[in-house]
Amino acid sequence: HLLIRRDGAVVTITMNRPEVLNAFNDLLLQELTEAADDAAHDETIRCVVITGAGRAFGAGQDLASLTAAESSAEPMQISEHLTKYHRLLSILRTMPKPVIAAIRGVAAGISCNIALGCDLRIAADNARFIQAFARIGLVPDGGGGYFLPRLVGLGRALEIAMLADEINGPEAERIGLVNKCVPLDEFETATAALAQRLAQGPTRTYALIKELMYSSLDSDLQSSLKLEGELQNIAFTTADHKEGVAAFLQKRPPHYKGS
Ligand code: LHQ
Repeated sequence: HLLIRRDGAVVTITMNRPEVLNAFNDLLLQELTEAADDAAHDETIRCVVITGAGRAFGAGQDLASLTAAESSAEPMQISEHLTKYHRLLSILRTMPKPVIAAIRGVAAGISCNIALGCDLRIAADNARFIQAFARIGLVPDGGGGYFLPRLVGLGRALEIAMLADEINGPEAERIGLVNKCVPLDEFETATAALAQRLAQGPTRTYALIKELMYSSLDSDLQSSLKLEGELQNIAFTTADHKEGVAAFLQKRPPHYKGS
């Protein structure tokens, strides 16, 4: 259920069940997790894009397969099922390179929250973000309870989670749910440009930046300043740092190798 495309140092992973708006069944989730894990370990990949085929990013958990599991002889524990999504989220978070979610059309339920678990989000202006959970009597899962208040603030997070109203692309950009919203006809070009730009950046430093920023969400100032020093010690010894300084002094653009 996946399409995987390489363009230089960028890999684009496309969820491909367009007939159900890329809703997650077990196979799609498993394939996406494996593809993300492979991308994390492949040093020739310096930026990862996750997107959806057809008119949607994703419609969340496949509700048909969920109903089938509920009515089977051994009803499933949802928390057990969720740990599979948690593994994916943890791979995205620890991946030592930038991960972009590129959202066109619907991003509902846990698909929306997988997008929130990526480092950056670019949306088409036809994007529809729906925290669909409360509509069917569920709480936001897939990291929604963690990422939503951190991205848009507690007040808005509660409103979005309880009312479960659709948020369109421009509004999502305005409230900080996505980094950028672009017209639909520019979506693919803009996504590719952003991904290529990041893929040509100082990749090891980007990994350290992820570490610094994500850690800060759960730490105090003193801890963050301490970590900053430790990470800067590492960044300071990278070839890309030396190249960046040399390029500045020579008044030329830098050529980063990611090391
Ligand atoms: C779908 C789905 C879908 C199956 C559209 N499943 N077929 C819960 C429990 C366990 C663990 C993991 O996490 C979760 C959390 C969740 O993710 S719960 C939230 C699940 N998602 C939803 O509640 C959204 C359900 N879908 C919708 O409300 C609508 O489809 C939206 C608003 C997303 C899109 O509406 P439309 O643009 O009008 O499209 P549509 O409804 O016509 O959908 C197109 C097709 O896709 C349709 O099939 P059909 O055979 O009629 O063409 C839908 O049945 C199918 N589809 N979402 N989640």
